[in-house]
Amino acid sequence: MATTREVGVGDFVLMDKIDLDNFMENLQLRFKNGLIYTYIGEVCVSVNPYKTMNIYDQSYVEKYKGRELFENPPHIFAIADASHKVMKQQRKDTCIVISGESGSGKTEASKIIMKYIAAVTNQGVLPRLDGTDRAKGKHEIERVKNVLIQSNSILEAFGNAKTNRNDNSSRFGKYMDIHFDFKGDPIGGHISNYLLEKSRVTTQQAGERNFHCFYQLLTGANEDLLKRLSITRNPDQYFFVRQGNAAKVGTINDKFEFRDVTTSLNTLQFSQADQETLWRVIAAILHLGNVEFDINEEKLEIKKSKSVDHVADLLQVPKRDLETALSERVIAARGDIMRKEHTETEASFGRDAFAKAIYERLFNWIVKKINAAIAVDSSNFQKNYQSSLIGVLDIYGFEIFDNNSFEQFCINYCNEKLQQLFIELVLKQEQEEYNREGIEWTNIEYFNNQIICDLVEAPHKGVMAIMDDACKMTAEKVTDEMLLENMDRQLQGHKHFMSRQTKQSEKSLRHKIDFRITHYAGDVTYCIIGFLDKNKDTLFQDFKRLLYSSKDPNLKDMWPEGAQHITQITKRPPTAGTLFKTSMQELVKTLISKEPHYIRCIKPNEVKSPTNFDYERVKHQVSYLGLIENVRVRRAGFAYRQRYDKFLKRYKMISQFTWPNFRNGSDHDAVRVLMDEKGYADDVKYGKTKIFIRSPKTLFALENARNQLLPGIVTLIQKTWKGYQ
Ligand code: AOV
Ligand code: MG
Repeated sequence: MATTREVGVGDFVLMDKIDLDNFMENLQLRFKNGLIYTYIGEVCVSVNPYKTMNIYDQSYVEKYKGRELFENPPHIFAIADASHKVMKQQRKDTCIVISGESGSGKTEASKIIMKYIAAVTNQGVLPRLDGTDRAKGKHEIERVKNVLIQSNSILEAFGNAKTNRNDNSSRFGKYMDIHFDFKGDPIGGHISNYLLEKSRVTTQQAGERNFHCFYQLLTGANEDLLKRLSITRNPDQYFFVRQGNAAKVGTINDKFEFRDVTTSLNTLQFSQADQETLWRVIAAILHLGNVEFDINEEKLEIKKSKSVDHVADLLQVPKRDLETALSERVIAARGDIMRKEHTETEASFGRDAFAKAIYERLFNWIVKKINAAIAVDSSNFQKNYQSSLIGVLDIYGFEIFDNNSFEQFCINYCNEKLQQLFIELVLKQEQEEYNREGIEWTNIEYFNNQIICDLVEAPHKGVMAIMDDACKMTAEKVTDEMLLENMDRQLQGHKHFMSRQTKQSEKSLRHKIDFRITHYAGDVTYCIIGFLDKNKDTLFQDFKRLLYSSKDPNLKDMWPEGAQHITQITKRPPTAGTLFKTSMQELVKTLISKEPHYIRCIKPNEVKSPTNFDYERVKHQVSYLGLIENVRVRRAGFAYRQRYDKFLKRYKMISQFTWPNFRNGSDHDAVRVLMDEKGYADDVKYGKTKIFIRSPKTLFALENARNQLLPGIVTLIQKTWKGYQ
């Protein structure tokens, strides 16, 4: 058996001295020993191993199933189990919040959790389908599990891409609810997706790729499909997939993935026609990227008309209408309808907006179809159905690139919100409760990032609001530069905002182009160019009507607003920033309403190495995630608490002084007598209304004692403390 000295402690709370150096030493020691998980109480810190670990097979599932956290070495399975247990035994909704920067292992963690849940539910041999409800129910649960797991490969194909930080980077946020019946078996689910980074469809930085699906199609499709889509295998032929010059990625086998995605599409009951739509849209985008414009004798001309032919065929729209939509727009002004020819710039802008929009709609359509396949079928489960669920959140991590734009701004804001949630629930409310209950408490200081959340989202004076104001001003005259000037004026003096205007000595910022936000996780310099367009997210109406006219019913369904007459469309839709902000605020509300479990992911190095522990990089993450503060609050604090009356009701039977009734004082007195008798006095503190217990082991012992007096009663030991609060 290895000693603590050799492999470190499994819970940071058990460290001799709590400071950053000791934390780092422990984390590094464990990483070097292949131990990637360590607890802070019930929070699981996970370091990306960058290699396949043999710690997720059936023997591990058995080891962690139904056990308490402290019974086994730290593992993500234990967190998944804890979440499932609380949900199942107490009918409480729970959620697992996975956070960490780009490439730290969030998506892998979420998949491991899903697989664990699948492995511990609906157990035993599947009965024969004999027409009974029971057999039908068990098969349906198996189907749901399959769909939940296989939906991943589809969503990753269309929503993930190679970035310079992660070969399989999530470019959308994902929150998945899994619904369970009273036995704790999954009966359905729902996926919410957040802002897809659609600019990637038309532009990629050097070293990056478009979404995986493009390369999967080009390498994986058979000759027949390629021919039907009028494409060739060579990605260099298509502007929209070759800009990053990184079509081949060592860690990715596109051909294999294409097969996998096709299998998953079949499992999820995407019909042949649905799959045709899917690949036709992808091919149409490839061709669209090759469409170019020119001005000839002051008239806009479409070059590469062969590409336009293909796009029209693939989208099943009339070629002439497509050409018109690409070269001019219809404007309704005071009841009059006019046509206005595009300039070359407008035409290119329109083409790109068109490509991005059809991709985004396609992605949303895929999510909708997946949701239909996993929707809870109440007819099957009416008897058993009782709404309780586990939510699993896997978002895009905090990221800094050479070039940071609107998308990074939104992604990093999303990470601020999650950090705020963690602070609120783990650091702030804990301490507030101790103060409220009069428990002796030395306050633990932490950095509260609310100020940065406000900088982005505050009504009227946050960056989002300033952007929206600029978008509302009459059209083309407002430029990105003017937007930045406005921000300078309104945010001058803010501790977390800086531009060349607000700090002239800051030579690294380009005048009238860059601004910098000091995020919780570090400084990010954003380039303002493109912010306004991306926030407005304009797509000329002509394209909407064009797609609505498609002979492909799937495509037509994706564009219902195309049915509207030009004069009906007057209202300006909400901006992309506002939509995102609102969806984030709703997400936080959803998470706060559930019992949270946390996985805090850490990226060990920038070079994807399984052996390299980049001390400074890790130290930075440990600091900004607030992990030291988390250990301090946890160590000084109490794992569990419970109101005196409830506590007494449950445990009074184990003490001769309190059974059947305590006559010498209040519930508070009774609890104290009981705990003194049992020898737990050192592990507890007495608050105004609640007893606070430091160690989970004490509860375990209390439960044990209780159970011994209750022969024949279903074992309750496995219940977690929180149920008794
Ligand atoms: P992310 O989700 O946190 O980044 P991923 O989960 O995609 O990060 O992890 C990045 C890569 O690290 C994976 O593709 C694996 O190669 C490796 N990896 C992560 N966790 C494990 C694990 N438990 N075992 C083995 N390999 C692992 V981002 O979506 O970019 O924010 O936006
Ligand atoms: Mg991810």
